[in-house]
Amino acid sequence: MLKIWGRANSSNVQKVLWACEEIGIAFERIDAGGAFGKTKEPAYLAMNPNGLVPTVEDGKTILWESNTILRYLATTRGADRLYPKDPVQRSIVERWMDWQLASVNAPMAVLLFGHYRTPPEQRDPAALEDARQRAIGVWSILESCLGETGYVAGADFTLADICLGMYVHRWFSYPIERPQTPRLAKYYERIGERPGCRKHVLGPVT
Ligand SMILES: N[C@@H](CCC(=O)N[C@@H](CS)C(=O)NCC(=O)O)C(=O)O
Repeated sequence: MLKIWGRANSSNVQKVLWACEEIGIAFERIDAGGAFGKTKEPAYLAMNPNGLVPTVEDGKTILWESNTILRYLATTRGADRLYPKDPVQRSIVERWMDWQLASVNAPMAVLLFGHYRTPPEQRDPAALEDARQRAIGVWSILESCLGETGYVAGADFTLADICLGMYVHRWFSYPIERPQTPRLAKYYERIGERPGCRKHVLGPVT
């Protein structure tokens, strides 16, 4: 059975759990990272030299980097609807996955660590405001690219929706002021109907 190493409140672990639900992959999850530790032990570092979660074991194959794991799972399990074979359609899915890593991660991480993992008296209001503005910038881009009824890469739900949907939940959960983004709000409702999202992503952010 697929083994997933990583605490359930990690954004990158949640992407993998959600993908497993979408594809119908049975898995065992082992708590690691954060308060659970383990990730700096030699046995874990031998699997994932970054000492981060998630790490996935598929038989003898070891995987890390959550977006790579999503592509691997979709490809090995024939989930073409999540990761289309057509090169043009695939490039649209992949550009949004890359955009999540390149543009969304950084401001969203500053907001997460600032608001949830730093005592109020130690927070840096200027850094938090800068991150909020940068996050507004990226979510405004998605707002302008989303259709009325579809998903990030078009009419069908794909891996790009797992990568970005997890962050959309966080964006609407963070205790901050947000501009009106009606398409993004509808999109959040739409992905929230999916069992994998409900089960693994929609809980409280911690
Ligand atoms: N780019 C990596 C980032 C992995 C990462 O930063 N994981 C975080 C959790 S979201 C982590 O391991 N933090 C330290 C810990 O949990 O101990 C991925 O997408 O898998």
